[in-house]
Amino acid sequence: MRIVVLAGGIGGARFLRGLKQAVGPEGEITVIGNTGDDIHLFGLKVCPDLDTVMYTLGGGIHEEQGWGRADESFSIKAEMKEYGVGPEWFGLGDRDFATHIVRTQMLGAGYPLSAVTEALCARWQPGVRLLPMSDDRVETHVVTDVDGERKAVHFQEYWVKHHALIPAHAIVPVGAETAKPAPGVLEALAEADVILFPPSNPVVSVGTILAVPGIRRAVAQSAAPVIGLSPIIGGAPVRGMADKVLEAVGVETTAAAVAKRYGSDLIDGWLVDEADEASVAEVEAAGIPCRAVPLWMTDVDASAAMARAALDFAEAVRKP
Ligand code: FO1
Repeated sequence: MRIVVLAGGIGGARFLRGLKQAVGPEGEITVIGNTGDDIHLFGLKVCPDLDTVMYTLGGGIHEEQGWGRADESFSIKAEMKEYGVGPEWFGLGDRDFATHIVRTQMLGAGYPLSAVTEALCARWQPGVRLLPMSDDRVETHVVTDVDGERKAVHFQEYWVKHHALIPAHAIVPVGAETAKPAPGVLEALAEADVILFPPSNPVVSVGTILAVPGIRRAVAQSAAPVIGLSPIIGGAPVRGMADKVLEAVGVETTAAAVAKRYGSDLIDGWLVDEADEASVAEVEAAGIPCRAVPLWMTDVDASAAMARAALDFAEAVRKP
């Protein structure tokens, strides 16, 4: 079974671990990864969401954080501080630096990000095909107020330095309008048996992937059923600060509002947590079949159960 997943960082990666367990070796999983979170630091290109998927599925992730490497040290970071070279607020570890050095070296040699990602995955063997959404540079910026003036800051600065506590008036995936889907992305969507939107951030993760021209249409036109899993449970984001960016785009922080944000032209089914059972009717009234199942990814088995629920739902809504 060919499954395509549009994934962001931590929530997406944890879901993928369950999906792999649920489908077993006969599942062919292609992940279209968000690159809008990418940031250039110290002359290096850092791809947080691609690395979170690669490390999580490859066994190198710092489990509690959901990003960066396990057993990390920060000697380089400390030396950079001694030189007075910032930013200090983004915690890059020594092991993680190797990934960014190899990536930047290959990019400098002319390899596209998709080829670089494939090369990095040769080491990690994540057990899925990981494609960046685009080989072109796209970086999400947040329009906010700093010292009384409106300006755009890089998403990571908003997210990590300011903990999303500064106002977000708009979320802008800079470069998306001229970006092209990476090689293999449109083909994977066209050939998919099922397309899944995991509980990733609907604005800055899945939303950014859909902002690359051609991808949203490819999903909407695919013969494959598209099933989404709500990242919001009981009116609050499962993790992260999705509610802050939802506000910025005028979407209420509810499971139903996110489903409607995607729209019935894009998704064929929406899974909400049992705590949001009451919203099933509202989602269905918007023309989107909806089911309430446990959506807390407490461990791999729970994530696998969610994945199975999504795949079962896909069969139930599959158009003959
Ligand atoms: N998130 C933090 O909250 N603090 C950090 O210092 C931090 C460093 C970091 C380094 C590499 C990397 O790949 C991710 C990192 N993240 C950090 C997480 C990152 O902001 C998020 O993973 C995504 O961008 C949002 O999904």
